[in-house]
Amino acid sequence: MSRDAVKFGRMSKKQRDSLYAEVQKHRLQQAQQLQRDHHPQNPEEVEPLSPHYGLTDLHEDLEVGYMEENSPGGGNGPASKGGSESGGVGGFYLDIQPSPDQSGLDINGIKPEPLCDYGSNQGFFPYCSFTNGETSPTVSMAELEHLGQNISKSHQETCQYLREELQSMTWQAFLQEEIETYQTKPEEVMWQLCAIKITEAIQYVVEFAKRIDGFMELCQNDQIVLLKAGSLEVVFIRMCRAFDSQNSTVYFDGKYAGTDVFKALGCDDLIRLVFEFGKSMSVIHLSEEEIALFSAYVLMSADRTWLQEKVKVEKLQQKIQLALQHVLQKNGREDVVLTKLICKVSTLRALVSRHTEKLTAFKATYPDIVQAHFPPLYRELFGSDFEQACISPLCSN
Ligand code: HC3
Repeated sequence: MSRDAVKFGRMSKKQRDSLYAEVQKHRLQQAQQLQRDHHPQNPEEVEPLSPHYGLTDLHEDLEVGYMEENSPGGGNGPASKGGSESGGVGGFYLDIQPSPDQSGLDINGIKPEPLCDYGSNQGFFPYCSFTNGETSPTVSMAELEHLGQNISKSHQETCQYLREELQSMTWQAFLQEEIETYQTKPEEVMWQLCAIKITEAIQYVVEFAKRIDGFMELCQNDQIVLLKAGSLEVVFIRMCRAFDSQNSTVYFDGKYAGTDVFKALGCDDLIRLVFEFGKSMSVIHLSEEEIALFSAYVLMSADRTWLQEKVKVEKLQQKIQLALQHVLQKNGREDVVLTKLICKVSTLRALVSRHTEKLTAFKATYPDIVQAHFPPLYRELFGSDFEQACISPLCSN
């Protein structure tokens, strides 16, 4: 049974295409609405938190509210039929449909500079894998270089901000009064702002994954499991591009912010860990190619719970490992960087697990806020564990 047939019942291709177009149009309208609300000409345009919060100035800060009826299909879409909203692994907001042919365009439809041609040198390349020391299946040099360039290109097209751009803005720190504005925001408003920013970043990571050779060939369940488990880890990896290790600040909301900007969140320990991670990654001075390959390696983690085709993911991750080792060897940095990156894998898991703990505690205090005012994709990605359980008939062991 085809993926779409399962997901959309017996719809014709024409019906499915028009629904897909409708969903994409809605997403674009939502993004434009967010943009308008971020700089509201008229504060009434944004959705205030419900009156019983009694916080009069909230509407100035609050981004658009996310009510179920805002979701495509009015809450009756596929998500509510076996999707993550009802305990399945589905991803209505997690867009894993094949993106229209980008023909090299970046996520904003801009054509970046073409990459160099693929290496044509033949030759076999036996490598030891990262973890267990067993020799991985022999992979040709051309295959490794091809995969490496595909992943670098995918990263370049979906990295959200150009590295030069980010580096040119490190001098733009928040003024004291601006810092105080963030510090005096209600906890739920600051949480929502961070959730919106993180969700934006995750959408670029989703597009990155979809462009990696082999990802779209995985079954739908495994694509969703890998993205749910790994997308925030990749955001934290990408943080090293937006981290100024001299001032220990990170790009946030248009300027560079220190940990003090996030005080209102009420999770200083997590923020400290996130910043420590950002600093530890930025001092390794990874190249864009190395960031791309390490991000892909982390995304295709074959040990994620609920994977249905583990061996297939394992083979893909091993090839990415080999491509990363090849690039590090080519850059003469394998010994220095490889060990550090291996250690980062467990640190990333710990960070995401702490994020989940903090979000769970926040949801317990403000259950309505997350449900009504956080981006649906954020809710779908960080829903509780049981929602990861695969009930999809799409994959068999
Ligand atoms: C600042 C940020 C972490 C870094 C995120 C970055 C800069 C990472 C690189 C991406 O390309 C762009 C990007 C977007 C969002 C940025 C995050 C927003 C909030 C987060 C803070 C560390 C606060 C996290 C709070 C938490 C964990 C409770 O959500």
